[in-house]
Amino acid sequence: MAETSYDFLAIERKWQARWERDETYRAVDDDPRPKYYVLEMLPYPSGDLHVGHAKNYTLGDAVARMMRMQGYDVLHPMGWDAFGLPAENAAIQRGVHPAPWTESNIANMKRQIRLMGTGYDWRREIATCFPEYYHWNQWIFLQLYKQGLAYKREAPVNWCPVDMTVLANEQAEGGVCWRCGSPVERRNLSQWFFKITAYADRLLDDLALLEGWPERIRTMQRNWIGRSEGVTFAFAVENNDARLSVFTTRIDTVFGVTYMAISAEHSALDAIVTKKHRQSVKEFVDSLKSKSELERTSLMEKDGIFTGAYAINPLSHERVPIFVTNYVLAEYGTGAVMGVPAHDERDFEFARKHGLPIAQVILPPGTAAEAPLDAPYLDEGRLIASGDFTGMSSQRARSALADRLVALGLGERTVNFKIRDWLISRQRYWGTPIPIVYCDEHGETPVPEDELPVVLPSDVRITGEGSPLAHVPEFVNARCPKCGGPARRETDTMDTFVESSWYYLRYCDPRNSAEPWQRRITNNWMPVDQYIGGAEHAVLHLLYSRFFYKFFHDEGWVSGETEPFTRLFNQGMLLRFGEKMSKSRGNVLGIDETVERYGVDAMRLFLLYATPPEDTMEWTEEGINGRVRFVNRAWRACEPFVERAAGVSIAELPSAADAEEKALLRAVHAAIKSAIDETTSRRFHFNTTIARLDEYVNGLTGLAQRNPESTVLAYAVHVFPLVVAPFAPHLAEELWERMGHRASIHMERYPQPDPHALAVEEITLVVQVNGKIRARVQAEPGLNEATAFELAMGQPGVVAQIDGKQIRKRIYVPDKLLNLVVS
Ligand code: ANZ
Repeated sequence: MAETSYDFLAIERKWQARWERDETYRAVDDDPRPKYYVLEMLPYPSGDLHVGHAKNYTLGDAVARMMRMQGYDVLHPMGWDAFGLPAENAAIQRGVHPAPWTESNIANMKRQIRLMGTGYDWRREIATCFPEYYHWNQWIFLQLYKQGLAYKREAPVNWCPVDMTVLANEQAEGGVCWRCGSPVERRNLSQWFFKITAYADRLLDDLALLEGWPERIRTMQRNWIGRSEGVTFAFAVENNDARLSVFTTRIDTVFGVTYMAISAEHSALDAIVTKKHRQSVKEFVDSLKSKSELERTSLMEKDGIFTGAYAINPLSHERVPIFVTNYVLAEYGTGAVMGVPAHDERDFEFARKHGLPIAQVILPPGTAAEAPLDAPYLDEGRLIASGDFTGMSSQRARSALADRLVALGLGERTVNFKIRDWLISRQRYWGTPIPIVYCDEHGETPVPEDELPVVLPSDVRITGEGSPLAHVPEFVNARCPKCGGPARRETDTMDTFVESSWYYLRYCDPRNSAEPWQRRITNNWMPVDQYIGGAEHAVLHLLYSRFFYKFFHDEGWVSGETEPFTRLFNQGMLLRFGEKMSKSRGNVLGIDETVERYGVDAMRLFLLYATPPEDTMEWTEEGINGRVRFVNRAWRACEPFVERAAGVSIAELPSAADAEEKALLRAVHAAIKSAIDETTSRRFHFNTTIARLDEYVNGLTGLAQRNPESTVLAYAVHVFPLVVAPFAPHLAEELWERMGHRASIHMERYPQPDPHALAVEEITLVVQVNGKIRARVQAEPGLNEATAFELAMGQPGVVAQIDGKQIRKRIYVPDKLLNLVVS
């Protein structure tokens, strides 16, 4: 008796256990097949997975399976970004230690990922919170330190008052904490930095290599790095020895300067402010002290106060007042700006407010005379009122004025970057300890490599106030590696983005205890061919990882490509009831309930089918039910025929006896072609492939009813599990086994599309002689008249009618009819 209902629960569990036992998805290090490394961004083990996560992993899994079935040695690993604040917050709120909290979350999420039938090589699993991993995080820190790329300095930093820690600039974008959304404050603290600015040029230039990345992400990185070319030159200060250097990208507007603006932290401020203005300037500067950069520049109105001092424009020799302002940044360019209200938005606003002159020096193209400006003119044009430079185009003037300043020894051409060094110290517990000690005699001293790892103590009190490690004397009290005398250990831990900047290398060689990875092995796997993850990491993880990889390259620890991720795919979000899934909205659909109710394969098919993967998709009841029906129909169409199918070779295309069989063969090969095209193009629009699979199953069902003995049917049943395997791996495996195959279907080769099967339906050409039908000819569509005539003359019934007569006329209706008029 054929089984008619598909017991997805039993079948899915059975195969998951079998795959695990057989290590079906093992990636082989030295293998003659070409390699393919597909990676989803490693998750933070927050506790529970929902179907939104499943969308991400299902796409990666379908890609990995397609590539494996196309003959690649596929590396598809999974691990845990396991350090970070939520574990510490759980400790504060619920009194559980971060370590067991994290470990039980990992265990649960791993169980859920297995439930999803995702084919990871679990032998390579990593968790960044284990000493075996963070040992190498510390080691990398020391190598950066050796090269002067890790350093400690006092600087104004972003402080999150809620998370009680400092943040990198990338983590305080928009003036708010990336984790909790609270506005960040500014504090002067001594902190550890990684010198990502040393790589600014290369990080920018190499964006050109990343053709397989979404343009949007490349643009975000370009803007974040923010290269700008300009001129740096000095203004003298009247009655004072101080000089004020400015950086400008618009030296062509130098004759339009009507004031100078300096930052509240400018080092020359004290020297130039006049006695009369000292008190008011101090009050203004004090009012800005706790304001972050973003608050000052974006949230506050442009403001400033006169210092009482004047500067002399070295080219126009004009005397202009100097203001302290909230909008000039201390840490960009020189911290001082020449104010040109006629041609800059901020300067215009500032000049209006303070009643400063607005002197136009650039005329828009095509205008003759200067008219009063009611808005700044920002574009290119022709110079006016600019001494020798009057009449020049602004573009030419930029170059000529730069030459003049250089020739006079007053300035130079400079390049500035917006990107700042990466602040990596965190005053938190659950992170990698920074391997540094402080000795009274020898000062800041790195921990020797053979003493790594500096292990995070487990006995700590986590209160959320101050750095927990600072209160653990057994941790703090150390020996100086140089003199053996007493020393104090660094109590800051590293930003968790440090661990995730190189984890993709560790997957290649995850159990190495002698070094972070062996070059021979990483050379085999790197770079990651296809990276899959959310766009929210555009200027965080994706930038940091590129920086690290370039550093590793310079050190000779990786070779070949200088970029870690050849292609990047940003998948779209999954919504439910029109909103992003989240606990607070109460619209989360968990993995366990979904898998139990609908089955994994149905869930996977729905997640891939609803929209192209980069689009936002809505979870709907009809949608998932549609895929449940698909799985059941496929089962009912195939299962009763497995034995007959096993007897039919899939190596050869059977011939179709009628239009229905022909249509089924077409559907089979259209599905194959779609899956292969979507993979090789790296578009991954498997939604179209699954639509083809619907037609495939329709064809199977129809033919099974009408002609269950059909060889074409048996062939199509035999091929079906191969075609569906990357998308519904359990269903595929079960049918395959029932056909008598012993090895896993996931090790089989994906079928090739057959052009004969795909050829468009033939047309029937009717041939008449003097209006009477004498033959019907099957032919490919698109016949021209000459070919139609040739075909007609090959028909005995036609030739017999023409015999001995003359063809007077040919009437041809393309692809339908040829009438020969004879007499
Ligand atoms: C005069 C001027 C005239 C400017 C004009 C622009 C237009 P990017 O492209 O962002 O590098 N600037 C320089 N240092 C600054 C600082 N520390 N804080 C705030 N603003 C600063 O822009 C460079 C321009 O930003 C410079 O060119 C300077 O204003 C301003 F019609 O100089 B400009």
